Amino acid sequence: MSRLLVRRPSPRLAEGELTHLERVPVDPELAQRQWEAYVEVYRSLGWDVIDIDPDDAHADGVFVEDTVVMFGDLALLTRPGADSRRGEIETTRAALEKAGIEYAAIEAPGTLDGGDVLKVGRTVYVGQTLRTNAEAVRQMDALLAPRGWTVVPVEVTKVLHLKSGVTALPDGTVIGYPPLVDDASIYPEFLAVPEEHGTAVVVLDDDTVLMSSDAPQSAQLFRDRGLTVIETPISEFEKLEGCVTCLSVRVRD
Ligand code: CIR
Repeated sequence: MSRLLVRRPSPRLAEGELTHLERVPVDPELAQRQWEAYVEVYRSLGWDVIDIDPDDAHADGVFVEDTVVMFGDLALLTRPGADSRRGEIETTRAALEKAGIEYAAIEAPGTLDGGDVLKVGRTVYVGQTLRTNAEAVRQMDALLAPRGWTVVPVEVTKVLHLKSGVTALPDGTVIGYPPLVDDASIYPEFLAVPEEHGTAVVVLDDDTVLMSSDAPQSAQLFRDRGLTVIETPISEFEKLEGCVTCLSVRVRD
């Protein structure tokens, strides 16, 4: 059974880091309800949900994708680029150990946020951002090239993370909202979406994606391509530069 790693939102969520957006009020109760609904989507599809221990001191702890990335059976524990987030990995590490998931770890001076890692087939695009540096790319290449992955650094200047600007459909087509993409020509197949919040999808299976409910035209575009699209509201997390991918880590069978 596929497993889903999540962490419930901190009561301090509204104090999370902001880089490109202005701070606007966040409703903690709505955030909790949206998070529960997000998790319920996976649970209803048969995913086994693993709760990483709450870590309320870390305002951004709900964005667990930034702390660990899966490469097949191997997890890569990150070293988050923001000082305020570095401590989140300790509870993620404990969850990996408890779940019996093998892991490697990014070492200093490398810094990596999982939101900068986009896997398309065996290609691993790694955003070079304020959070993720060239040393992390070097460590990833050393770890992953022998395992058959090709690591490709990508310049990112317009958004927080690579995956704030682009993700991929089940067939490997990279999707993005052009004003947020530095250079779409590096992707073999690229599809422009018409809305900012339409850039992020989670692939649930070969025919199904999960995305924000705040991008109806993009959802229709994906349906027109034959996909089943599940939409879920994540407005409170979007206010903090989060998206649908970053609220979980998928450990696939
Ligand atoms: C941060 O700035 O780190 C958080 N406020 C948002 C992190 C979103 N993570 C992601 O897109 N992978």
